[in-house]
Amino acid sequence: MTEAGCPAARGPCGIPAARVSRGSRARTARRSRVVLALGSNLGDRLGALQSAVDALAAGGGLEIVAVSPVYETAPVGGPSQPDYLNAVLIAETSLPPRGILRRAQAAEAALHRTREVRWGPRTLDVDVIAYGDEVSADPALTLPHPRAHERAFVLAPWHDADPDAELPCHGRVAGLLAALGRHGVQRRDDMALRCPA
Ligand code: A4P
Ligand code: MG
Repeated sequence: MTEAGCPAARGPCGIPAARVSRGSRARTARRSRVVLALGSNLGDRLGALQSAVDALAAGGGLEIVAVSPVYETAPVGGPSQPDYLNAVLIAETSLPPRGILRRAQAAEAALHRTREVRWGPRTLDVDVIAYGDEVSADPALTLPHPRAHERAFVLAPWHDADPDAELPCHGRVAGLLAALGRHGVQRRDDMALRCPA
């Protein structure tokens, strides 16, 4: 995987160079914290998010630490489309970043995710928001996710699941969310995701 510093436009990241340039062998030997964003706006939306949680945890190498509350959110970008359900999952993993991406994409494929139009409606989207302090400009897996810092549908559930969370290159999630506001996102306390045993 290509590794890079934070883009200059985002300002200095504050991640020590030694941590950013850690090799893949060292990375697979340790456990890393990974943050995944789940979204669905077609079909059984809550069922799709639960399928994602279950599929991500199956197969070993990934242990769920926290699953956020569920949020109903207005679509951001793309064509006119139904509202989303969004949630965030936090896990410890011994899988490398590409292994996480593969598992995320397998979870999407299991729900017949199609890609007709950018930011179009989808049965399931699983995005890798952060993998430890990794910073990468690789188009196949950009870390941290390049738009997470400007999306309340990611920051609000993430903050609920981990109030002290930090987004590499951008700082505390609490501060990002306070600056952005909660327009278009509503917590649905009548819905909840189960954490696999
Ligand atoms: N890719 C690169 N970096 C990553 C990463 N960190 N995580 C590549 C996951 N994938 C990453 O992904 C397109 C390509 O990005 C893949 O080939 C992958 O290798 P995709 O899943 O086909 O499409 P996407 O997720 O729609 O792409 P993108 O650009 O990441 O979308 P966004 O920016 O996440 O926006 N509104 C609401 N309310 N709720 C939503 O969940 N989601 C989107 C998607 C737009 N509006 C939304 C929501
Ligand atoms: Mg995606």
